[in-house]
Amino acid sequence: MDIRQLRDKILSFSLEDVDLGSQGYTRVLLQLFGYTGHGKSSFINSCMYVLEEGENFKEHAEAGETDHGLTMVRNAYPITDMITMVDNRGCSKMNDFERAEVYAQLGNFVPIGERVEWKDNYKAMMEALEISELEPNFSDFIVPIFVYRVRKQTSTESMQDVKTFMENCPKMTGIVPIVVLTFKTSADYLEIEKQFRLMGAETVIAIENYTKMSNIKTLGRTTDILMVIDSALRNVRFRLELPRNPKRERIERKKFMYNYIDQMKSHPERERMRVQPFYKRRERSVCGIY
Ligand SMILES: Nc1nc2c(ncn2[C@@H]2O[C@H](COP(=O)(O)OP(=O)(O)OP(=O)(O)O)[C@@H](O)[C@H]2O)c(=O)[nH]1
Ligand SMILES: [Mg+2]
Repeated sequence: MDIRQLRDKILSFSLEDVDLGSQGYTRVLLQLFGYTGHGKSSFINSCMYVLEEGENFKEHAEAGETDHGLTMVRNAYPITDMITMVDNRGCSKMNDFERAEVYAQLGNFVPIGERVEWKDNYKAMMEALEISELEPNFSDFIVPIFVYRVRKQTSTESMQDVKTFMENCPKMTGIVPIVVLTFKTSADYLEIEKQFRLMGAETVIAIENYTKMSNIKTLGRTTDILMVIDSALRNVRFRLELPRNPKRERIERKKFMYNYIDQMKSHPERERMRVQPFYKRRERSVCGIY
């Protein structure tokens, strides 16, 4: 498929075109996660740029290097009528509450357009979950995308946290996160790709983001970025081949959150958390560290 066909396929994607129809979903939400400064906002700009004709690069999502993270508000960027990208707040180091907040964003329990504050107590966490019932969203089909830069790793970033996130995402969304390795030409991305594959990543795509400083469209860069969106849509089509119930799936995501927070309370000093899928809980403990 040439690049024009690939772009047209993405632009014309409709949830109604799947065999069983949209089943109550109205849009695909490509949810970006990753540590601060790894290129999430730049990836949104890159996606919008490659879907447009011409070479008029615009910075829709503000991007830049900061110490504590630039993106604080969970903003949404529609890239087609059916597909919206969400720039979730990045983490620098993760404590239990930050981890829980990441899952709250993933589960769509944090309103779009709202500043994401890392909560520091269980009560606030539970209250935020309850408030999400005011406008419950169950019609977004969530696809997790993990953005990771190959160039440097800081001491606060933990591959164990990344691995746990990779494992928990399919329990919440049915999809293994698509891994986007940014700064492709700055280091040995094949080595990092291997690490992610060993963690169970199914799709790993290394890219060089288009930025304010570097935005001459090339075939390779553009193709890599389009491939990420295409992979996400292939996951959506695959999941929608089976009957789905969006409301029930939201309830399952919420149960995951309750379970996660409950485990945090029961094991405040434990290092890592592994939450079992809901259907396995009767036979096994909910927390892998028992
Ligand atoms: N060379 C190069 N620079 C990149 C790439 N991706 C991002 N950058 C630069 O890296 C810096 C951080 O990128 P952002 O997109 O702001 O990162 P972020 O993940 O959104 O960061 P937070 O909002 O702080 O969580 C910016 O100066 C970008 O221009 C890339 O693939 N290659
Ligand atoms: Mg950002």
